[in-house]
Amino acid sequence: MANNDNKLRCRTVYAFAREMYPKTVKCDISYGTAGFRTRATDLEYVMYRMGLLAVLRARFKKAVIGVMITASHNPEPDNGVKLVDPMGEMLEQSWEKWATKLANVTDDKLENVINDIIKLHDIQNMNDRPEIVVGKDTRPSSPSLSKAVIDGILAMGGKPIDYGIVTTPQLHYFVACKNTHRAYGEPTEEGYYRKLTDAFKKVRGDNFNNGNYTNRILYDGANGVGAKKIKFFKEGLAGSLIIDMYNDEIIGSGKLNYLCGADFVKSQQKFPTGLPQIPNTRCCSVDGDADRLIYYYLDENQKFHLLDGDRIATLIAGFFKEVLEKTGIRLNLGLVQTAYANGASTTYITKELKIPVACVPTGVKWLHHKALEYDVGVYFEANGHGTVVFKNEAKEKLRNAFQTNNLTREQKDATSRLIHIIDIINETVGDAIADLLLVETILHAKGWDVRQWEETYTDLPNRLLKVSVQDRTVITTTDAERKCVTPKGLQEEIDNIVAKYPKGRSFVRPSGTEDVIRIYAEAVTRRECDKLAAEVAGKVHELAGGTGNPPEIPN
Ligand code: 16G
Ligand code: MG
Repeated sequence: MANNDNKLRCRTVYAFAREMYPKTVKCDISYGTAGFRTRATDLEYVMYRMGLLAVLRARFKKAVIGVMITASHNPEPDNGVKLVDPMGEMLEQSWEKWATKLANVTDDKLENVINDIIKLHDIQNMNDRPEIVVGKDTRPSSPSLSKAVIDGILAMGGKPIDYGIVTTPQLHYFVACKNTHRAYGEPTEEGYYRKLTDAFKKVRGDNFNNGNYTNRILYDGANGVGAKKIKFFKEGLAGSLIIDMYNDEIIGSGKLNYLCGADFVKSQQKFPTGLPQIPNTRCCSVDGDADRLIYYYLDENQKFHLLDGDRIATLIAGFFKEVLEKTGIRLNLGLVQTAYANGASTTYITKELKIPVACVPTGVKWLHHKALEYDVGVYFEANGHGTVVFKNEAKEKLRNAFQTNNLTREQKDATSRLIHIIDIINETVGDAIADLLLVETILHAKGWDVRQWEETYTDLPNRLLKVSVQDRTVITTTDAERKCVTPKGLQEEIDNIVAKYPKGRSFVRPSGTEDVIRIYAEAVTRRECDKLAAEVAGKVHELAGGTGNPPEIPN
């Protein structure tokens, strides 16, 4: 490290690395869309090093930084880690490459990379002891990996604050609370539950039901942290919303995300196991770290109906537009989607709701960043990850307007409602449980049952497939991933295939979390959509070096 004062620390960092967390894996890993993610058995040294990096980042930003240990919707034997920046955002992109460098360097070069980071960022305050907030999901591997992170923090001279098992969005919230000196909320689990449930109860009032809306929901906890934490919400909600919880198996049952959870329901377009099949009943699933939410129901003929992130986004954006108009306060509202958004949802938002829509590449950091450009920015991925963000000036405008006496009764009611609704939302990142409370608030306000919600527009049939390839980087894309640049000729082939299908749309992109190429297709009928997906997948397999057989359409 840079100077003599740091010699001792340097020795500690190095001794720990060599004795306890030697780099055991030869091949490189990279900090992807959601941090590092791989088999848990390969991650101890990476965790230790991310503990080191978190302290450097905290000293550089002079703020509290978060570290979350989770592999989200991945199978139970996987795990992962991501860093959370001061306002609860994802790690700034320019530091991702440092994370990758630090994770892949050999033990004897660790010190050099640390010195490079310090020098390049001119980090002077190496004796500061910044707080690093650490959280983990329910995976059996999480406790030992968390210990590795904490040892990294200690070795680098930081102060670990261990929140134990929490959802990813809870951890983002704690970081934001600490860095805003509690303006965002109390940095405790208790404070988090209270903030959300108090706001929910205030907006809901004494009439728990309204019109066709009934206040009961079936909830799939994916056998993960979302199941563990919903119990506290149930208490706080005190009957205003009745949540019947399923898929609540204990840690280490091997059932985390297995045949259940938001990712399973969305990608398989199937009802999960573990929930009773009650016709026309609103059901929802969260994923393994509770940052994604998906709704669905079975009709009287047992037909499955999915209400995914696009539906949630349109519901929320439409509602905010209505309420904002009622307040009489001028704030601009926009919606951010990715190429995975169903074409029908985009048409509905732009043509009927008349709300501007932006399209960005996959990954929360892109969506979040873009949404911040609006006074009120709603962002959602079709997979159910999303939230609403408000500019500080927008919040102030609402609060100031409420204080004045210039508003009509209706304007005042709408403004007060909006102010409370902001507190139901976790603005730091998509939060399955906060989103659930928001969706339930809107359905209640509208007096809608799940079918009325679904009637707003009709989804185009769509299909997701994946092709395993030797090297996923052979595919590169542009235009928010809607066009591929390499391998040469592939985009023309896709265009030719798509042209054969009315309202057909298809794009391909390398996954940021798995060694596969993802294929998306939509068309007017299920048959055409499946054919389109299979044809494009075949072409990708041929031109991008697919391994094994091209994928088949699941039943
Ligand atoms: C990660 C992203 C999620 C994205 C998904 C795509 C975050 C926090 N999470 O889970 O937003 O939809 O990756 O996965 O950014 P893929 O690249 O494998 O398709
Ligand atoms: Mg997740």
